[in-house]
Amino acid sequence: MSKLDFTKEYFTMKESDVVEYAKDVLDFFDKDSVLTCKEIGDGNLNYVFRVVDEKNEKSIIIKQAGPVARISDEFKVSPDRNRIESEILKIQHSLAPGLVPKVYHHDAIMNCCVMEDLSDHIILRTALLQHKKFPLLIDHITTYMVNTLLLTSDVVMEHKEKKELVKNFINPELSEISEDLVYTEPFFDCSRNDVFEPTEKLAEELFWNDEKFLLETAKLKFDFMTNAQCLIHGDLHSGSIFVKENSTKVIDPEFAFYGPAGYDVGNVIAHFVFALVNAEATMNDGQEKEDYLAWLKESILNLIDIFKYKFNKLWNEKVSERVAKYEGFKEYYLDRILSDTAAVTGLELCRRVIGLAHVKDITTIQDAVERAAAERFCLVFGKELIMNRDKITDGKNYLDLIESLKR
Ligand code: SR1
Ligand code: MG
Repeated sequence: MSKLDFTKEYFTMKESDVVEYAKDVLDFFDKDSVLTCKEIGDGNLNYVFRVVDEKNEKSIIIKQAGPVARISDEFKVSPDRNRIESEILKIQHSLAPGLVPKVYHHDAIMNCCVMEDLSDHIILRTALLQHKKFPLLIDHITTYMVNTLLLTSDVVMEHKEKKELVKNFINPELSEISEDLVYTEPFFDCSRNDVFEPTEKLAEELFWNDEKFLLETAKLKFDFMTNAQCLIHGDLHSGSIFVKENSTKVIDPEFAFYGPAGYDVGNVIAHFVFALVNAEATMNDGQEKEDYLAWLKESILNLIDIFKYKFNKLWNEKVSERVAKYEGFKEYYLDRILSDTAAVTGLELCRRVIGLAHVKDITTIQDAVERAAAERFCLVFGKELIMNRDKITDGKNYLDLIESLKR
């Protein structure tokens, strides 16, 4: 059998290649290990391999970036995103200990990174669709966001050091995907959109023909492109979060760059709303449904209010920039984040319904009438959040709006 060379030229690996890679390149498994490998990725971009030593169950994850996205080869994305991801994971691991997987190795030729296996956790989206509750999730995720966002901002960091990070994590190709898929394409009749037939007319009515609304999306897009506020995850949906009873790990920060903090917070909220509309549409009426809907709503409320509480606390402890200590500046700064948060929650709700990349929370609703109602809710709620973003500043504002828009 010819031996593969992993040191000269990049190629995309098959499962058997990954076994060879783990044996040849990594110093992780025992000499007499019996390795098996399975590709387990279900994301839109990369290949995720789980390698196990059958002798002792020792395992790792090897994630390789391909030259094009899995969802469509229209997206040619540089495999260097894997470097960005590995470096960010290390930074976030130190800023939010226990909430980010450990990275053992990054390979700049094979464009892969080797990290802690989290197979005892499950993807949050899957768990929410199985109506599971996690008592510590909101505490964990708010700590992750406040630490990674505030501690990488100019408010806390030495400014030249922060600018070095901005430079290092310029991420043009993946940022362009978000600029197109989140801020642009859903809001005109773009050929790449994938709209459920009963929703088409509504998209046209609510968005494509409303110039006042379109202007707001333009302002938000330019803010996303130019506001280098802090090092954001950039794709913090429920598929980027692993959970088990008392543990939360945030993965997949390959879209990371210096952008507006509210982009991360808004993403998390939007995907709780998707779980809510799924539960509303698919669960049988009764106590279990009532309890689950109540838990999801409480989670949305706490996400915002606990985020605000922890942000204020960490600001008071860590702020180093002189002018940021001036009376009223903290409130001004946090208000902007909250306005961005509301807007991004709205944009994410709309783009996952109208755009190219969908979420299972919606697409697995089998009953077409229920699915159309769920989509309508997301679009109407999304538009309200975008248009009224400056007035939506706490958890109760979100829940009141949800109640007022209920069928
Ligand atoms: C071409 S990638 C489509 C979507 O998948 C990623 O997870 C991001 O959310 C992106 O918008
Ligand atoms: Mg991802």
